[in-house]
Order: sequence, then C-alpha cells, then structure tokens
Amino acid sequence: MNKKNLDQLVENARSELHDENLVAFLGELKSGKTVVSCLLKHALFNHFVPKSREKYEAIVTGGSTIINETLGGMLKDGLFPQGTWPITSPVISMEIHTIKGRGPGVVKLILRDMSGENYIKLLLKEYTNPEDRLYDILTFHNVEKKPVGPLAHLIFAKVYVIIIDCSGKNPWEEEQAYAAQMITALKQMKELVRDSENGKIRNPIAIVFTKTDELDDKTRSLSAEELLKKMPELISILKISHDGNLKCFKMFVDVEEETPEDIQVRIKRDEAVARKEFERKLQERNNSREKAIAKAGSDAKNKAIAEGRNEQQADVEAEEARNATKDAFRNEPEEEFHFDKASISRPIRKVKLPLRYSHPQYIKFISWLLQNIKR
Ligand SMILES: Nc1nc2c(ncn2[C@@H]2O[C@H](COP(=O)(O)OP(=O)(O)OP(=O)(O)O)[C@@H](O)[C@H]2O)c(=O)[nH]1
Ligand SMILES: [Mg+2]
Repeated sequence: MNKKNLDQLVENARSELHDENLVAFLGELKSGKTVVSCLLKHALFNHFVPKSREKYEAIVTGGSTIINETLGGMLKDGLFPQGTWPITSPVISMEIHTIKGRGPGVVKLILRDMSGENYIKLLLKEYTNPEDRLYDILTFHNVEKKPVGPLAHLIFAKVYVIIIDCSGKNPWEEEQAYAAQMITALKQMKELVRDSENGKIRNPIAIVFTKTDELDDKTRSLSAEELLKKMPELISILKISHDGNLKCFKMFVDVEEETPEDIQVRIKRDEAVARKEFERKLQERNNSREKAIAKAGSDAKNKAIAEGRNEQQADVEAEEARNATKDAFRNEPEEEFHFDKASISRPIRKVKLPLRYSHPQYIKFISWLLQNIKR
C-alpha cells in the first residue's frame, strides 16, 4: 500500500458515501446488531408510522429479502437470526416521507449491519500503524472491485450506533473496554481522513444497550442514561473523542427457553442454510473448474499452432490437455457436506411469541435517527 493509493481510496469512499444517509451498527459478536436493525424496521412500520402525530409514510427500498426472512423467522417461529456472515454486510434502506405538516420531508435511512467477526478484525484488533487499519477497512472484502469496499461506511457513516450487550456476566467492565477501544480507533480513522474537528468525532452517536431483559430487576429499572453511568471509562473516552449529539437507548425482546420441538425447528433451518451455502460453494468451484478446463484446451491449441502443427493436430492436443485437466480434478478429494448438529442441540433462548419488545424505545430511536440524519 502506498500513500497515494490510500489517498485515492479515501477520496473514492468520501465521494461514494458523502450523500448517503448511512447508519453504522457497531458491536461485538452476537451483541444484537441484527435483531436491533430488524426490530427498527418492524417498529417503524408497526408503531412509529401508525402512531406518530406527524403523518408519515415509509417504504423499504433495499434489503427487503433479508429483512423479511429474518423478521419472519422471529415472528413466526420465534427464531433469532443466524449470525451475520462475515462475507456479507446487509444493507436495509428505507425511505420515510412526511405526508403533510412541517416534519423532516423525505428521509432516506440506510442501515448497514455487519458481522461481529469483521467488527473485531477491523476495529478492535491492534494495529501499529493506523494507516494500515484505514487501508484494511476501505478495501475489506471488495470482491466486486468497486471504488470502495462494503465496510467503508465505518469511516463515512452519518450516524454511529454502538451496541452494548447487557447479557454478559460483567457487562460494564468488558463492554466498556471494547467500546472505548472502538471509539479510539474510529477517532483515529476520522483524523486520518480529516473528517474530525479538533481531533473529535462530530457524528451523532447512539449507545444502544441490548438484551436488557437479562439484567437484574434493580439494574433493569434504570434509564439508558443511568446505565451509561456504569461505564465511567467509556464516558471519559467519549468526552475526549466526541463532540456531537449523544443519546442512549435500552432495547430488549421477550425471550424464553426453547422446547425440544423448537430445537428441531432451529436445527432444520440452520442445516438448510448451511446446505445452501455448501451448494453455492460447490457450484462456484465447478464453474472455476470448467473455466480451467477450457483454458487448458485453448492454451494447448495456441501452443501447438505457434509451434507449427496443423489445425487438426492442434485440436487433438487441445482435447488431450482438457482431458488431463479433467482427470486432475477428478483425483481431487470430493467435498462432503458436514453439519454438526450435536454442537447446536442445547436449548438456547428463543423469541417469546407473540413478539413483545421495547417498542417505545424504538420509536424514540427512530425519531432521534430522523432528526440526526437530516443534518
Ligand atoms: N435475552 C435476549 N437475548 C437476545 C436479545 N436480542 C438478541 N439476543 C440473543 O443474542 C443473539 C445474537 O443476536 P444478533 O442480533 O444475531 O447479534 P449480532 O450482533 O447481529 O451477531 P453477529 O452477526 O454474529 O455479529 C441472538 O441469537 C439471541 O440469542 C434480547 O433482546 N434479549
Ligand atoms: Mg448479525
């Protein structure tokens, strides 16, 4: 990586994402990012739009398949989403219009979820050189060779949502250390791309406490702001790194323990998903084999012609080369589908049906996002 390349990447990312109203969800593995992004959509359509005093209309303009599948699994079978695959970073885009009155006009809201695994790799891992981190973020998994990779929004999002998982044994200690580390990395990135003021992040930040149903009775009754006070290290990091709107929210879904039947439903779903992925990979491998076979043939033919043999002879050699390549592939061990049911057969928590969640907090969260995304 040289400095010029990096500057170019930064400019690409800036111009691609400058006008996008991107909301970045940041949080550890399994902290609840996907659940929050899905319930935000649910709350928007089922609570915010129908109950607002302003007249709103909302439509999903992107990511409806993933959202319908995930929400469908929760609402119908009480299934929590599968972990987000590290090779994807789902985007859900929605447009919210004010029909009449003052309101914010049209707001396009784009939520970008990410896998906790990538979050750890890009924001929690130590880097000796911050420019290396920036480069990794901008180029991460850019398989489609676009001007910037799918995770460039980590640098150029309009709003950041930091997820704090309350379900751990000692959430305050651990989670505040992660969040503080992440904010420090983000601040460093913002300074590098000159998107900070006086060395501070200016973007609005929401701190979202998830799984608050798992807190003890006394702690659960605290407000979101009071929960933040349990993390003095995070507060002081925010003070020195952030100068902008900051708001806290607490979110939960009512959960219950799975029954043996529930476990079977979940295993069946997970196995089907794993099989689909296996078949996709197999298809990908077969396609690349086909290409390699064809290439071996045309290479051999070109070589034969270049060496002065006639067309017929060249075709024979091409056929031989294709067969040799086919044989080589045939000798490779066949891949088999493995699915480890035993490791996922213990009961875990499922969504208690009918779905009940902290929708008043989601309504506040949506209002806050609408206000802050417009700036
Ligand atoms: N008790 C409780 N558990 C929850 C709640 N929300 C999520 N969970 C649990 O947390 C798990 C992870 O939630 P996700 O939303 O998939 O987490 P994530 O951050 O998207 O995870 P990755 O994509 O793997 O990084 C779920 O499978 C549930 O078991 C909640 O409100 N209460
Ligand atoms: Mg996820």
